[in-house]
Amino acid sequence: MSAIAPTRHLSRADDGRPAAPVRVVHLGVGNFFRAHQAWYTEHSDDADQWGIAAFTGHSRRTADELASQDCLYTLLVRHESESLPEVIGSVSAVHVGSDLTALVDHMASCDVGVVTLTVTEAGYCRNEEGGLDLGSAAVQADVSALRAGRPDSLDTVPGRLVAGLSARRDAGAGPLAVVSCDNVPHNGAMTQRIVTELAQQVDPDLAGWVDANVSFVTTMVDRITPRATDADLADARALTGVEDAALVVTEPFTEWVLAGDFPAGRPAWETAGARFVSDVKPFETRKLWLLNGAHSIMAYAGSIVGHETVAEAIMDPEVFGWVEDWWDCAAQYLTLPEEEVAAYRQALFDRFANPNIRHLLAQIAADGSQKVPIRALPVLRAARANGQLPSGATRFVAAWIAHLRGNGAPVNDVDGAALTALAQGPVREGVAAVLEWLGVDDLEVSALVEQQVAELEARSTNP
Ligand code: CS2
Repeated sequence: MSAIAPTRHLSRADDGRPAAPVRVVHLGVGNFFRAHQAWYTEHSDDADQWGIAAFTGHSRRTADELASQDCLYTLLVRHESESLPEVIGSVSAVHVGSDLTALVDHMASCDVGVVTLTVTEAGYCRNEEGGLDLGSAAVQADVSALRAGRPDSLDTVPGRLVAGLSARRDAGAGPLAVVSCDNVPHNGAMTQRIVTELAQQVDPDLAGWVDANVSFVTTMVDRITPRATDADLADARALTGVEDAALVVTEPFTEWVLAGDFPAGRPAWETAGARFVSDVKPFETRKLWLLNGAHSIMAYAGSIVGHETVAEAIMDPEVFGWVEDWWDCAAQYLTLPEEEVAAYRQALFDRFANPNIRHLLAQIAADGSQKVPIRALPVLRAARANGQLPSGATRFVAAWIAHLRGNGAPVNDVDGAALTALAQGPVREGVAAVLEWLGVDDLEVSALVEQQVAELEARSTNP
């Protein structure tokens, strides 16, 4: 029997660096935040000045795991031929998302100047028009709790943000920047709208204070970060000799483009490679359509024909053909030079094909109700307005509908019950009901989507 090498746990006494003073608050300590914003902060020239107080969504486990290793964690960067571990020390404090006392204390501190968010598309509680979903029970509960003052518990992200901003105003702690890092178009303006609409419901004066004091920064974020597997944990342990329950696995590529003001300062993220621009839109659209759009097509169509990961799906010539069909269509409506789009497509292919990254299609398939409308519909609409019937865009929608009808990756969606009910029955009826939900009223599109759903269902490995 071979001896098992002794392992140890990360601690500031032995690893990384001293914790920096808390000046950034982050909501949503998922893997993505730890591979992206926390990495940029770690690599900024002034990292010793900018510690992050990170809040989970609901998970106590993530908070406990990170707290037990002094908020340090290993980031395992998976290149095609090697994997490089790095200890990240930019998180200085970690709290469970429900810990409102800690949130309010940090946000009311003049030391804190930035709040970043990775709370997923669904976390913003948007309605179909993009405003705050005042009809949702969770939002209503938070409105009542905030109106009553000093709430003990708030469940929604907008609710928690408004509680923090209200405390900041009361403390006279001054202006700050709120930075959404989720894959939603115009994420700065979108967050501003949600927060302002909630503040209006609770206290119109607070809405005025937010307007005068809070800068909502728009960003495009990119780094493929699959959930770590047991094999990843074992690899990291073998490479580092450390038992890290909070391990994060990611790819070498990373990109962050931001636009907006930081009235209370910010880490020198540009020294770590972040780009500050006046308009994020061209970058945002390029990434949302080409990267995220291709991801969704693979997640639905690729899983329907039997693939489990992105790397497997993109190496299947048929699935790659569907992705290219989509890219050809989307590329016509991007306002970027052709060569730049071609280079980006090639780079995406290489990133998707990285055999060392096991990115599950089922992970990407989640919450299609929040993703498909913003990834597929702008291209479909632009093409229709241009007199085209774009098979690459209709197949995107068709693959999602086939998925909602029980094919491929399991449905795991905030609106899953309603959508799977709509999609059931004969193909024609299922397609009509989901297209109506998407606001697509177009006979030619319906006919092509029906045909493509039928084709995909005929190929389904789990009909
Ligand atoms: C993916 C994204 O799960 C998904 O919807 O498309 O998380 C994607 O991996 C990231 O945006 C990459 O930056």
